[in-house]
Amino acid sequence: MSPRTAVVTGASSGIGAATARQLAAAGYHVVLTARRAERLEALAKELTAAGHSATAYALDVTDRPAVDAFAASLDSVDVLFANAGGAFGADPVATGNPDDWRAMFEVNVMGVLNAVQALLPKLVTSGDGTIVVLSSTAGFTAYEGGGGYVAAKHGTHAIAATLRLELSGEPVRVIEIAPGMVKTDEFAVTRFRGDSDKAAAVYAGVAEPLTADDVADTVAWAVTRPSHVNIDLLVVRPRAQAAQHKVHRVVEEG
Ligand code: 8X3
Repeated sequence: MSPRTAVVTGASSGIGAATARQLAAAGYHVVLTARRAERLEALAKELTAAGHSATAYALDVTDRPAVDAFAASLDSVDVLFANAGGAFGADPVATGNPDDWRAMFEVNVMGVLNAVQALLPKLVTSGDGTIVVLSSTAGFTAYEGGGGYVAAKHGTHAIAATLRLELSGEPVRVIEIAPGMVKTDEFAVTRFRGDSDKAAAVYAGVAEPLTADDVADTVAWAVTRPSHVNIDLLVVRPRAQAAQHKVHRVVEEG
């Protein structure tokens, strides 16, 4: 029997790459997609060398014709991990740059929509499909400076919640994973436009923010439950973050 196929968007780094590794280890043929082809190729090589099955496909999820062409290139799809997303800027609503808001809406909302719409026929045909949407606690709780990211992730959540209702009766589960504070190589650095001091301040004094692997664990766990078990929504935060604003930080003396 050929392995089941899992498509991962945003697989070039962070949660996407970590999840691709875990799904490959769980026996899936993993199709790695993101804009940065070199990183994808390197990850595909790493997974293949480890005896797993993986291919790389350079893709910008905001480019609908490209997403359609990608979908047409696949024989079958069993799992879609709609993970590509990000935050650009941390400005208040009053002064946020509309271009940043548009870019966040494009990747976090339209990017998820494009991947879902293009791959859904194949997920249905599989007879046992799974869609995992990576939202965020920002999809449920507003915070100062969250601006366009909070708005966009509320949209990401709305896609997952609506789709689950609309697919009732179809053989496709819709799972939403909503992480809180996760320390990855790029998320905060991207949000603060390369300002590594500001990015580091997000995690200052937090003993153990979540890692990409922690979130990948939850995705792989949810995907590998029996088909009739649907993990609707899973919120995952570090122990140090009891709520969006309640983060335990250990301040160094001196
Ligand atoms: C990232 C979590 O708290 O930065 O999705 O919005 S937060």
